[in-house]
Amino acid sequence: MTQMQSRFSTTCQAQERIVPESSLGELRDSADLTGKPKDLAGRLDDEGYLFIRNGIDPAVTASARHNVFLQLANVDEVEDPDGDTRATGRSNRLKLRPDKGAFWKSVSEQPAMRAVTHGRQLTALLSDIFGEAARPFDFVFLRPGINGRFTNIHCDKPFFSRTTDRVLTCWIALGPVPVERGPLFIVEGSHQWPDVRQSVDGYDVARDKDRMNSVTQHPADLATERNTRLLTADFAPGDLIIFGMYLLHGAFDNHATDNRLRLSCDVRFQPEADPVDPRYFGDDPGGTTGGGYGELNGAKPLTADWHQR
Ligand SMILES: O=C(O)CCC(=O)C(=O)O
Repeated sequence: MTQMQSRFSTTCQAQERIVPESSLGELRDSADLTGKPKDLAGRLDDEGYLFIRNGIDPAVTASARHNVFLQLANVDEVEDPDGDTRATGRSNRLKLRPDKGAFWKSVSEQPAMRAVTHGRQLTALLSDIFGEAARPFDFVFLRPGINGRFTNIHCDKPFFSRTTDRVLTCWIALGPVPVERGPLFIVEGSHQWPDVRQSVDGYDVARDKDRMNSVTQHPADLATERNTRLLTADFAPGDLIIFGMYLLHGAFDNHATDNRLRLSCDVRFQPEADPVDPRYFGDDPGGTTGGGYGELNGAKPLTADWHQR
């Protein structure tokens, strides 16, 4: 019997289990649709996502990556910030920068990051998709990922739809994120599942604290039970994926054994004409629960006990 050939550079792993090839698929590249607003919007509607290779100029993401890793090198968390950056396993962050929210805001909102998240290229793309002028949320989620890091399956509706339903998430690879380093995956077709819609409509994570947003089932088991696939890619710097509030998604484990880091950020967009949620806009946004940048996982030192903090 011949072994099924993997589409990816190596295995995808979720919560320490290898995900079988039969549960996996490749994200479809929609780069050929850029500049065609109707086609972009149509594909997003049909498939629930738009994967765009090279959606942002890699020189712009390279500058962001350089500046983020330089700041992490200054607190002794990474080495070789310009090259094949690796986690050191150490951290001086809390000693040198005790206000962890202020530190993480300064890293996340620095000009090189804003050139990615708030640059003309991305805003123009999102405006094309909405069919009207779009604006990015000021509060952004920058995610360096060390070995062992993953994200449970969930959808974004309970976080970002308080003032408008017209919100899209954009997840961007700032450096190489091969499957070994735990990229984003999406659950194919889940944007059309009525039970997901019912379970999150009217649910606000910050107000309804007794409810659970993430799916506790293992991603591979969910894919088998629902007869679907987890779609992902070996992301290159500047590749991005855009999706709506009902699409289930998560991130595979970073199971790189060489301490190489994943670096990505995610930012939301909405039409300029729609009312904004003040939690995510302005000079000092409070974020989902009011804790500002300090409430984000990125604000925690990048050491091995990261997930317990
Ligand atoms: O990058 C991750 O690990 C999760 C990202 C995510 O959940 C999102 O972009 O909505």
